[in-house]
Amino acid sequence: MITACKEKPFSRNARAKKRIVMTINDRSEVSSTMASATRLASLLNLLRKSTPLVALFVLGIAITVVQVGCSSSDRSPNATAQPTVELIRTATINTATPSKSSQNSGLNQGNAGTWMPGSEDSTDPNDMQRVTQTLVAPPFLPEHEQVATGAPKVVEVRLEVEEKVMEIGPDRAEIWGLTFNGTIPAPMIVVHQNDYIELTLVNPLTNSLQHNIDLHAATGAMGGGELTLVNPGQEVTFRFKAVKPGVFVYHCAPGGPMIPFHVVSGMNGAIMVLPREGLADAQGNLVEYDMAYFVGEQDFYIPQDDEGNWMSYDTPAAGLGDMIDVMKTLTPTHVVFNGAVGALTGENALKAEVGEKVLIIHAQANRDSRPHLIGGHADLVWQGGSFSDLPDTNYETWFVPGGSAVAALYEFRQPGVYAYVSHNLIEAILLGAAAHFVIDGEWNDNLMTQTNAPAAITATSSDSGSAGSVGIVPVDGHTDHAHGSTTVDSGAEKLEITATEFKYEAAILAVAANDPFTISLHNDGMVEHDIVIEGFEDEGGIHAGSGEGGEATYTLPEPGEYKLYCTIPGHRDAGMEVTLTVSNEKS
Ligand SMILES: [Cu+2]
Repeated sequence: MITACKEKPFSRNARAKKRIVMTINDRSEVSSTMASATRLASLLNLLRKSTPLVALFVLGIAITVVQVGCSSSDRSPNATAQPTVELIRTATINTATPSKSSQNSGLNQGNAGTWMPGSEDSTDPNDMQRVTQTLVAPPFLPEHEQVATGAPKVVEVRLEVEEKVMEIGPDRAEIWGLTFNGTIPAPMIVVHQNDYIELTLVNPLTNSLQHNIDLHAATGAMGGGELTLVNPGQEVTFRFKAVKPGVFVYHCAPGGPMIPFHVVSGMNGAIMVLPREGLADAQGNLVEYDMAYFVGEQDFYIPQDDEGNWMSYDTPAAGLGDMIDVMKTLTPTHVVFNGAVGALTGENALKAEVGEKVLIIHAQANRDSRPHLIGGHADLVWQGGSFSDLPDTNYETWFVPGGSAVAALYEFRQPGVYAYVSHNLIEAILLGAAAHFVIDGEWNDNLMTQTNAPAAITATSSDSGSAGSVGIVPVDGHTDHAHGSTTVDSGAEKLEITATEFKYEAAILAVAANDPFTISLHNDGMVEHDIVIEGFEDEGGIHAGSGEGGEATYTLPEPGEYKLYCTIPGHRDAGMEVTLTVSNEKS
């Protein structure tokens, strides 16, 4: 039995600022020695591939790291770490000065839900209850408890690598998705602090590439990457302890340029390590969520041919060179949520009800992001994804540093369709980084209401007569004016028009004079659009928010060509205009 170092009162959390002295037993010392030896073996392996100078440098660092388990003042005289001696024999570098990290050795167990350096204990996972976690496709999370019951467990999870062609955006933009379990992002794993994760990584023979997994929640060089490298036809199991509570990215990292290539081909996911006593709000009290969603943001770099068409390839490796050229521009062709443009909009929108607390875990394995809920906020944000710290409150936009996941919680107060975007709006609107929350419930006028509907700045009657021969009857709530000169003809010809940024899509638009026709507008875009008939704007148009639609019925008495356009400033100039041909009346 030896006395470990005194813990320097270093804490990421005001709740946990206390000095703790603990001891480690002989078995821990042995296992720590073995771990050091394993690290050394890994480093030596690395050195074989390095030049002598680099090797000497790396080895010097290795010695420093291994030697400074405890600062000498804190250590009992007979507790010299043995691997250090071994190391010194293999190099001539003097490493007598202990580094600062020596102060982080030793053991402590802070308040549950906190982490402090060296808080590892020596519990034997072989004595623990084992459970299997069935992973599910994002945006959903596997079944889990928010507050842990019982002692820490060994949680078995299985990730199977699947290489497959996936459509990621309009105009047949596709990629050889490199995936864990077939989805981009990969599934969320959920455990509690001090649980062990026993992860089996399977690389079926049907794949073409080597893969592994680096989990930011794991402790140990390469985050598991070195222990999990598998060729097609192999599987591997490794175990790590979830020491720190928070949300963390995991990703494939098979070495060299393959690391960013695999990550931007979709091979990343997240793990949530909940404090055993659940999440705490800004006052440190338990806060529980009603729903939780995993939004995995992905930047893609899809090569294009000379005509601007998206390239496709027979194998992942065939596109590697082209993609790396695009990657090196640092300009993604797509920035999307959950694997494809529109993967979390329309029918796939995230759902909740007014009054529900929604936990949003937003991960970005490669690039910074700035989530924003249009019309809502983050009541709580765990900066950097750490649950060791109390959350910040009431953010308009929060930050996700590349290579991390961040959790935010919001209680929805109003119903409606909310866009959840990366507030680099170019990425949100033009590249795809947008999702929808569809919230059910009752609107609260006290929080927001329109006190005066849009109207002309100069007060004039819209019944001035010039357009009196055009009739419009609104069919749903998206049209504003109602002039009753034409009745709805249920047999009216229907003109289907789809709006996106910044164009309308429709078949050839043609009707006969004096025949009622219905324009049906559907907005597939990320921002609101409308449509009116030029010259007859006062008669009203059809307005549709993102993901919505509307209809109105018109009659035009005069043959000719009419322009239909979007009145939202700038949209017509950007291309939102189509022509409607009105022919002579049917005989
Ligand atoms: Cu991989």
